[in-house]
Amino acid sequence: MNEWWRKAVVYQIYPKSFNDTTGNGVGDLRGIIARLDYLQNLGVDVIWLTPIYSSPQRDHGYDIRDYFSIHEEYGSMDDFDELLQEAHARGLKVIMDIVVNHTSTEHPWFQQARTSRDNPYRDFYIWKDPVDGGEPTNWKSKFGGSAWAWDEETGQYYLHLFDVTQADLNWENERVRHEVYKMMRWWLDKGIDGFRLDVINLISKDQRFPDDDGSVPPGDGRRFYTDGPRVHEFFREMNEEVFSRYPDVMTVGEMSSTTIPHCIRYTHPDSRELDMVFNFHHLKVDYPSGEKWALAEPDFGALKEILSSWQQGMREGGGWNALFWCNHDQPRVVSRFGDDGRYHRESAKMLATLLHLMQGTPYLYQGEELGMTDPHFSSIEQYRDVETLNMYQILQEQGLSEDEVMAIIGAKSRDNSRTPMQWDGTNHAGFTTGTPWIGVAPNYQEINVEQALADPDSILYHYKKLIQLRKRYNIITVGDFFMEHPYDPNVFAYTRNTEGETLFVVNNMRGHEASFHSPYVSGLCRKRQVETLLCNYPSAPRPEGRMELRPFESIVYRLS
Ligand code: TEU
Repeated sequence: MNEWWRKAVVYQIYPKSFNDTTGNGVGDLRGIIARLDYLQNLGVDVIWLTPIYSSPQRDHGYDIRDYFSIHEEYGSMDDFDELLQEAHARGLKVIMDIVVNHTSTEHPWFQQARTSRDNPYRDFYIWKDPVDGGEPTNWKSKFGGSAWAWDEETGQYYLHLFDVTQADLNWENERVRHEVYKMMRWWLDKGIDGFRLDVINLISKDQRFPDDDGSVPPGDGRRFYTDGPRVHEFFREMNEEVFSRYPDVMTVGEMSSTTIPHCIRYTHPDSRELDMVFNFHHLKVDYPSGEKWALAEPDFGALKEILSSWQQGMREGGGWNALFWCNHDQPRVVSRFGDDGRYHRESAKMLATLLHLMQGTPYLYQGEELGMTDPHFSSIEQYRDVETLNMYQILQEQGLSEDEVMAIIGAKSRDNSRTPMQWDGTNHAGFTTGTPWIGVAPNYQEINVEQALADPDSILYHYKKLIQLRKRYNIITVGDFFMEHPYDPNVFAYTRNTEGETLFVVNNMRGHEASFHSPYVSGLCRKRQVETLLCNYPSAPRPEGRMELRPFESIVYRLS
């Protein structure tokens, strides 16, 4: 298999919010075609499209009704074919987001399954009789409430780990698996370059379906379906039936609540499962005692420890990381871990450098290259995300005030990253000539592509330089990783090393000055040539001896 993706940079597009060419307020495929030159100029190698299949849009495409057709608001299959052709003509690969842990309850399979207990499609899904007159287990949906929905017509519950309209597929059923593999091959035969596999480590459920006794936090049942009993068997079968037949394919699995050992096994070349994985542990350092829907300052000590342990663990085990701060489910990283205000630009560049100089394949989420921020919506009417709207009800039922609920939603909602791409300073940021399906962030006149392209010191050009560094210096792809001063509360510094070459990456994660001294680097400086490859301030201090770092200062040195 060709491992081109180890050196690639991926750009994630949320089509609904990327670029609207029809004026209906929703982004579309022709809008992406119109912006391919922009993406090619940025220097990325791969475009990841979040789901564009026919869908009721209850979960904005992650509830698929037909895997073989394009959602009508996004355009036609001809538009997709043109997008693929135009991307390839520019040297851009295209990977599709595939959701096969569940389908929409409007999918024909489910529509058939729910008609009767002996319908041939019944066991495409997971149906259980009531237990003691209620839900079969005490498992919780990740969008709030029970993970089971009652079906009056057939007198059973069906499992939905996400929204009630997203019914979990029964992967124990070989017919399900082979329908999925057939569909994947259909898309690969069209010429796509790979898949992002949605919550793919949830597909194998413990067939005993036990209650969660709460002995292992969070006690919501996830331990009975996360990295489940047959998950590696299913991935190997998927690889054998699909991926192995397309030598240049790239696969990235979204892994919910997973572990380093599992991810080594998922991505080690000898496993013949996937190429790389997303894990989310570093994006839970502002979840007080693991609870997403509560407020807390980010624990930067934990962030350092998690990122370095995944760097070292995956390298030692022969696995491969997907590197990311943002996606369509996460708040904007500059609002979350950086600064929306005075040090907006410096902090956005620091976060970019910190991530892109690590080992793994970096993912850039649309607008991240501009330093797009959370929109700070003031009213629940401005939100569109099903998880957010569910939690608005649940948090109020827990007795929180409207202000407390809105403060939590303002920080945690997935809609924070789903506001329209900010192309220019005209109405609706140039995203649409109509009314956008969701509000534009109020700072679009200061933060947009047109402004960034005109400013040589913009965040966009910093990302472009990071991408160029990855292409130029192989050490970024193959070098080892060592954290410097793991317990320093302010500075995240590390080295990447190969024989005779070292990169020293030093990042002040705070909005205040911080001093730092690395005896290891100081020693190297005495015998190596020192050059500054990148800095987010006009000039960088020398790396030997004690360094006085400015707020959010971030520097990459090469010692060779
Ligand atoms: O996300 C799964 C996931 O990890 C997050 O949605 C998380 O579980 C949720 O925010 C609760 O904290 C994938 C997709 O990225 C997401 O957009 C879909 O909504 C979800 O799966 C279901 O398909």
